[in-house]
Amino acid sequence: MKISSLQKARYEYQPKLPGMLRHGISDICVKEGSETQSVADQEKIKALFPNTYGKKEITFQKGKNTSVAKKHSVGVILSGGQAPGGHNVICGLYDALKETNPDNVLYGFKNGPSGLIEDDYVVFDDAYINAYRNTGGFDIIGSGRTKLETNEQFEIAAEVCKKHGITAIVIIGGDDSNTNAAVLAEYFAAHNTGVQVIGCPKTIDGDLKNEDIECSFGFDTATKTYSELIGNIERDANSAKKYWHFIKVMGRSASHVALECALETQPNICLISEEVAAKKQSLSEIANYIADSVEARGKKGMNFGVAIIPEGVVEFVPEFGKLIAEINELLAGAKAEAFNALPTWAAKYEFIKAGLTAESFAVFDILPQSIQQQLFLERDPHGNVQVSLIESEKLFSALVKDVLAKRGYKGKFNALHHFFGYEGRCAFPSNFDSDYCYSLGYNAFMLIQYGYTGYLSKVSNLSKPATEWVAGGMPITKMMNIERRHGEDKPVIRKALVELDGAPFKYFEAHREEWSKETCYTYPGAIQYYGPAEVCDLTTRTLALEKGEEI
Ligand code: FBP
Repeated sequence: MKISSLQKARYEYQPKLPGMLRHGISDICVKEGSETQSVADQEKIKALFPNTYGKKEITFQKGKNTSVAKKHSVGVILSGGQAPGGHNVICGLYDALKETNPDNVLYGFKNGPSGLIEDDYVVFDDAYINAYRNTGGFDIIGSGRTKLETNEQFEIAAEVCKKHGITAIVIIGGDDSNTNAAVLAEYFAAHNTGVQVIGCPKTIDGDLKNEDIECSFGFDTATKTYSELIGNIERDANSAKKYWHFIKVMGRSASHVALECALETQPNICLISEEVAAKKQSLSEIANYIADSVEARGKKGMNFGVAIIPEGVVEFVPEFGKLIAEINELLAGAKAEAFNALPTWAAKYEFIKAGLTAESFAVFDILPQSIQQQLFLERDPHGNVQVSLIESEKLFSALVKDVLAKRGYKGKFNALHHFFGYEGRCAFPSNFDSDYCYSLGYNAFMLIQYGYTGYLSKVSNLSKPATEWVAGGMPITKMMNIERRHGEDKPVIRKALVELDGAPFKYFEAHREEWSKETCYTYPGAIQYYGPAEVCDLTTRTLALEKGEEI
C-alpha cells in the first residue's frame, strides 16, 4: 500500500506519556483518593448502581506495581462520530497490555458497539497496530452509533466475553456511550461476570467535560483544522475585499467548536447557540446583529467579512424550535405520506400553511424557499427534522440580505457559504491529541490491571507539558445525574454546553464588538507536527482560558 511521507514519519512519532506513567509498568502504583458522589440525584443514582457507585477517585504514581498478575484479554470498541486520536487510544492500550505480559490479547470489535453483540472482531498484533500509529480516522476497526443499553444486549455481550475469555471492555465514546459503559459495568458486576468496563472521553464537539475531564480528545485537532481553514478564508477575504463568508462549523448542539475557532481566528461574527437560547433571540434579531456589522464595515469601505455559525444554532432559537416541533407533529405517522403525495411545492405550501399555527407559519414564511424545503425533505429514523442538515449558513446570509434591503442599504453584500465538519474529524491528530489519546489508552490498561470497573480513563493538567500531566481514573457515576430522555427519567452524564459566565465566553464577549467593526483576523496556519513545542504541542485557547492562563 502506498502511504504519504507524513504518514510514514508519523508512524515513528513517540507519543509523550504523563511523567507518572513513564517509569515502566512494574513501577506504577495507585494512590486512592476520596469516595465520590454523583453530581446530582445521589440517592437515585446510588440505587441504580449499587455495585459501582461511590468508588474512590484514583491517581497513578511512581511506586511498586502491586496489581494481581493475571493474563488479560481485553476488547475495545470505537463508538459514535470519528475524532482524531482514536487510533492512538488503541495503540496506547495495546502497548501497555503487551508490555505487561506478551501473552495478553487485544480484541477490536468492528464497526462500533454492534461488533460486540455480533461477535465481529479482529485480534491485534504488532504489524496491524503499527500501521495506524498517530494517524487520524477510526478505520482501524470502524465505528458505529448502535447503543448498548438493553439487558438483552448486555446478556449477549457477557456471552461473547465469556467465549473469548475477555476480562475487560474499553469503550471509546462520547457522553451517551460512556453513560452506557457505566450501565454495562454495573450489569457485569451485578452478574459476577468478572468483566471490567473502562471508558475513554471522545468527541470533537468538546461537550464531554466537567471538573474531572478537562477535555474530550479530538477537539484540539478538529478545531485547529477548522481554524486553519477559517484563517485562510479571512486572509482571502481581506485580500479580495469583496465577499462575506458564512461558515458553519460542526458541533451537534454545544458551540464549543465555534467558540474555540473564534478565539483562534477573531472573525467579525461568531454566533453562540447557548447565548441565543439564554437571550431568547429571534431569527430577525440575529440577522439584524449581523447586518449591523455588514453596514458598519461597509461604511469604512470593508465590504467583506467572516461569520462563524455553530451547526446546532437554529434549534436554540426559541421560535425556530417551536416551528420544528410543529413540523414534526404535522408529518407524524401517515401524515408524511399524504404530504409527500402532493404533486407541487405550491400544494405542499398550502398544506403547511393550514397545519401550522399562525405564529410558526410567520417564522416559516420568512425562510428562503430552499431552507423551507429542507425542513420537509430530511427525516431521521424517528421521523424528526434533521436539524444538522439545515444549511443555517445560507439561512442567515439570506436573512441578512433581506434586512439590508429593508434598511435601504446601498453598499455591497456578496455572500459565500462553507460547512466545515467532516474535514476535521479524521485529520492526523495534533501532537496534543496523539499524546493525550495514547496516554488515555495506556492509562485505561493500568485501570484494568488494578481491577477497576465503571471508571473513565482520566488524564488531567493538560494545558501543561505532558511531563506534568496527571493520570488516573474517575468513577463514571460521579459525572451522572437524572435527566428526562424520550419521556423517561434516565441516569446520564450531563452534557457540557458553553457556559456564559465561563472564561472562554467572557474573553470572546469582551472582544467581539471590536472584531465585528474592525479587521482583527488572526491566521493560525496548518497544524505543525515537528518543531518547537510552543508551535507544535500547545492545546486549545478554551482550555488555557479555563485554566486561568493568558492567551
Ligand atoms: P459524536 O458526539 O459521536 O462524537 O459525534 C459528533 C459529530 O461529529 C457532530 O459534530 C456532528 O453533528 C455529528 O457527529 C455528525 O454525525 P454523523 O457522523 O452521523 O453524520
